[in-house]
Amino acid sequence: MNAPAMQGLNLSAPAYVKNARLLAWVADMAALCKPDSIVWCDGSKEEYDRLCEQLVQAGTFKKLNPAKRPGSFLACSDPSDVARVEDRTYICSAAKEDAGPTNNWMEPAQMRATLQPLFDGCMRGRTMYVVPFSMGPLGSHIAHIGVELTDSAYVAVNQRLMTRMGKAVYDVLGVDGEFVPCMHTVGAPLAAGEKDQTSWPCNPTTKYIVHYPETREIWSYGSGYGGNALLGKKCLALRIASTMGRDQGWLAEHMLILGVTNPQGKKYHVAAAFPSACGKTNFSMLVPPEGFEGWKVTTIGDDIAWIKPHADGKMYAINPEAGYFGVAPGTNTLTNPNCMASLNKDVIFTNVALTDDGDVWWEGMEKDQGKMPDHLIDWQGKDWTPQIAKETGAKAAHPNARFTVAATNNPALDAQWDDANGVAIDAFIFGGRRSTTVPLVTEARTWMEGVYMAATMGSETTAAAFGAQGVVRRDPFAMLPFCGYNMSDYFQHWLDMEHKLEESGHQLPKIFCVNWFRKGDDGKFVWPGYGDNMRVLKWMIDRIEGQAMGQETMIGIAPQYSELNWTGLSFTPEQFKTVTSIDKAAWEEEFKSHDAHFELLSYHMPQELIDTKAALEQRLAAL
Ligand code: SAT
Ligand code: MN
Repeated sequence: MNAPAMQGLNLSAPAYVKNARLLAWVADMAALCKPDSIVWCDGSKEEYDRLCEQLVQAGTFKKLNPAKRPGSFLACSDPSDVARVEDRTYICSAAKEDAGPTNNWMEPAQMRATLQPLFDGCMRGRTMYVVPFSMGPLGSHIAHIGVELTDSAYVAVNQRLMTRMGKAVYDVLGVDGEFVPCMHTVGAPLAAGEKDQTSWPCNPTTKYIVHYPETREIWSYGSGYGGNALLGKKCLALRIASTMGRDQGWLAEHMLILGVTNPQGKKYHVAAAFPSACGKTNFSMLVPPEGFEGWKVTTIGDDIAWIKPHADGKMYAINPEAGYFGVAPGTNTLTNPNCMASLNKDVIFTNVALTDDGDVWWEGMEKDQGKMPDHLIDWQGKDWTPQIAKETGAKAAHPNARFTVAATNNPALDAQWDDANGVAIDAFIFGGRRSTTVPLVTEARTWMEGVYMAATMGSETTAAAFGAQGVVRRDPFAMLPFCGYNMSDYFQHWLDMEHKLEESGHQLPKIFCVNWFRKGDDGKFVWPGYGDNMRVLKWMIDRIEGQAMGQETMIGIAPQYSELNWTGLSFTPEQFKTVTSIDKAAWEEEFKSHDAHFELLSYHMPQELIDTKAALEQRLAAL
């Protein structure tokens, strides 16, 4: 079973690795990438500790003060490698139309020819880690296995927190089980005897994040950061999985999953899609405010949902991940106390600031601490003081700074988070970041209208995405950077779900559209957000239970002021109007912008969506 040694490289796998395709693939990739050595990760605590210690020695990790932040580390990346690189991300399907107009595309053969010389010898002077992982509970019929080959120990330890990683995966894989091969290199080979000059090796000029949907492969070159490098996340669980879902009749979505239990003990499950850095983690860990005594919100996932229609006519969702890779800046005990509690120990922080007593800091923490720290080392290793920040505008933490932490650290973790069958979804929520136009909450009158609302969702850009801040970009289903195939075919796939589920006679999940981000004339957010989003969530449950009438609007059913529980919050009917009003002129512009969006997506655009738009425009004209 064990392959012969190759040019002094020991290829022998542990005896428990029995999958023939995997063994052959590792041998092939070792021959291509030419690492100095291979480490087969077993996912043990000993291995994790050893790799973390190695990262400390290499200067990639700084061990944080164990009295303040036990078991935790800080990594600071190269300033050129701080976020996903959407302009370097490719869907290489055989036909360009299958990637669609929202994805970068190159012919597979041409891409392979481009990557071949880059990967040839790319791991020279480095170790190749074999990282086996399960997306979803081990052995669940909804789960899928991936194996990542990477020359980054940082990736290996992050994957242990983010996925079910290790030896047990090989038992599920067996001799002939399926896995998604995930190739990753930082793209910085070392010459014989050469040592790293940097603690964050990456390729500053050449980056490729490549997906071959037909053969279900991922090849990532040149970046060590986040979704570019932790290939189970956006690459496998969204881009590749969305194509699996299209072929097999299920959904891979950029959605958090939460449980909400009422004082009588009845539990509901909600899956909600928001673009990156729009508060998915906060919403998934929401703490109900005053006025909601006895209510409980529990987290199943904070970023990705895999959803399968079941024979009972319900849609069941799992979180394929096992950890959170969340945005640190802005997080504090006021915005997300459960998240802050999750970060007390065993965390990998990336690109936050270091305090003088060996702890971490990011913008937003001053709200907990009552003041700015006097001195920090910022994410780029430079001195930071409030004075310097005032003069230069320098941020102590990068705006896209992240924490990596196991889900089991979360005090609000749902008891069913690891349930192999998933949880039955009662409602879908779609939300963008819009300072105008889109109301606080509306319920789609039909599945079709819900799909329309999700398909035309827009968001003002944030730090996780490239481009200017504050510009509205259409981000259908919050999947723009993550859909592994043609977006219009994806809309059709969502429309088809209705017919698939209808046959069962069971009621479909309701679809709601929200916008927490409307601003007043003073440019400030009007809706308090965070825990107060519970007020909207409760209204949704009342709608599910038939206990709130709501009122018809042009764009769906909206709450009446009196239908929200206002206990503990002073929010006037005028303020309510500011976040719920429908401005005719703004919506005329909005529909024009939907036109442009549909124009771009015209290939395979479902006619039903075009008809829905016409019907909505008629309603608007009648206002
Ligand atoms: O870097 S990630 O892709 O994991 C996070 C995000 O941008 O949503
Ligand atoms: Mn995300």
